[in-house]
Order: sequence, then C-alpha cells, then structure tokens
Amino acid sequence: MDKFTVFIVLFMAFYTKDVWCKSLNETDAGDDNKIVGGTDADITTYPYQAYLVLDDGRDQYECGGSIISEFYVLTAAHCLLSVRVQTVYVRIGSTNKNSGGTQYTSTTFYTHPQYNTRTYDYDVAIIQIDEGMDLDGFYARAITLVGLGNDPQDGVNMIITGWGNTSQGGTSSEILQVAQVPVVDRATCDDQIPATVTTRMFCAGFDAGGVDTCQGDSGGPAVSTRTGRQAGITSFGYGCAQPNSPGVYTRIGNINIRTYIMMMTGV
Ligand code: 4AZ
Repeated sequence: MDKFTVFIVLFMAFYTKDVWCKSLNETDAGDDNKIVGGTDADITTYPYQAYLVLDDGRDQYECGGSIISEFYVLTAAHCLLSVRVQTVYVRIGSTNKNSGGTQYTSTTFYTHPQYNTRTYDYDVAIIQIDEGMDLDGFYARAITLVGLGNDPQDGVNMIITGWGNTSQGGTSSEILQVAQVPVVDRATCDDQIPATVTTRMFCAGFDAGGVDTCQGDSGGPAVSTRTGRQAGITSFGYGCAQPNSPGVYTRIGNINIRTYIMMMTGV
C-alpha cells in the first residue's frame, strides 16, 4: 500500500462514526464481560434500564433505553431512524437481555423533529407502551430526568449501562454492564473529535480511554452520580474507549430536548 492508502485505511479505522445499532445477525460468541471497561451489573441496581430490539421487517438491531414513566421509554432517535423500524420490542426488569423480566411490543414511537441524521443533533426519541409497563419498583422503576437547563459539570462521573459491545468491534454482552466516565468540557471535546459538539450534546470519557459506551449501548442512559438523575442518552462516538475520543451523549437538560420530552410524555 502506498502512504495515501495507509492514511485512508487508518482514517476509516479510527474516524468512522459508529452509527448503527448492533445488528443481531452478528454472532455473540466469547463475551469478555465488559460495556467497554465495565463490570457485571444487576438490574435491581439500575432498574430503569431497558433493552430494545428494533425490527425493520427484515433485520433486527439492538439499543438501550430508559424507563421514564409507566407508559414511556426514552432512547436515541438514531436507533429508530437509521433503519425503517416497524416494531420495537422492549425488555425491562432483567439483568439478562435475552430472557427474564417482561417484554413489551410497541409500534408507536416519536423522534425529535429536529433530529439530524448527518450531525446526530437532537438525538432523542420516545417509545410508547400503550398498555403500560408493570413497574414493581425493584426490578423495574422509572428514572428521574434532569431539569430544564441542566448542563452536567466537567469532571462529574456519569453512570453508563448497557448490553452493547465490550470492545471496539467486539461482541455484545448477555449480562448488563456498568461503568463510570467523567464529563469532558464541550470545547475540549469539540477539539478532540471530528464532529461538532452542539449544546444538545455533552461528552464523557477518560483522556486515556479504556472505558466507554459502544455499539449496542446507544439510546441507553447516562446518570449523574451527583444528582442520581438521568442527564444523557448514549448517542455516538469515534470508535469505543479510544484515548482522547470521549463518547457523546444527548444532553437531556437542553431546553429544546427537555421541552420535547415534557410535551410528548408529561414527564
Ligand atoms: C453506537 O454505535 C455507539 N463510544 C455508541 C456510543 C459510542 C460509539 C458507538 C461511544 O451505538
């Protein structure tokens, strides 16, 4: 390969946005037990966590979500719009993604009208469970969202959870994973990653990398260790857990995002 080809290959390897929720056609052999850099978690510690399977009639993809009330699950718009999703399966109340708890089926979901498929701006969506979910308060419970205007402070640790890939390009986990990552200030993050970090986003990760959300975690919650409230929705990143390449989260406290959720759900 000439130098130019090497450059292009490296560019593709490190600076390709991971835009797809994980396809269920990829095999799940040999889990190495981590989100990336996380540990096994029990659903009773994170009872707001939901597992989503998105069906476009041909293929199935997986994402995360969070319970915000008896009738609504919060997730990322790109989980629902990157393919023509027809049906959403929502499992709650289980540490394992493929069994246990309760599974609901929904064909009613809403994505933010300003969601931009190219820039990932306004990456928020709502899934409606018409019959209502059984929230027992132990295995399944709603999480409180941050208030209007909230912008997580630099350095505050966010709790990230999901069943996504446990390494970049690796396999997803059958057992819920948890980790913590500190918020990175918006200007620094904007310098570090190729995307524009808008005020509808915030970043979190370690300079050294090693801990991150990854493919399949999208749509899941980032919860502030300071307030115990959900401040972010896992949105995108450049690879997973790479040094100086924080993960990007939808900023729920943004006025436009928070007002949208309130108007659609009453939450
Ligand atoms: C994804 O594709 C994804 N490292 C989510 C988060 C990150 C990367 C990819 C952040 O679902």
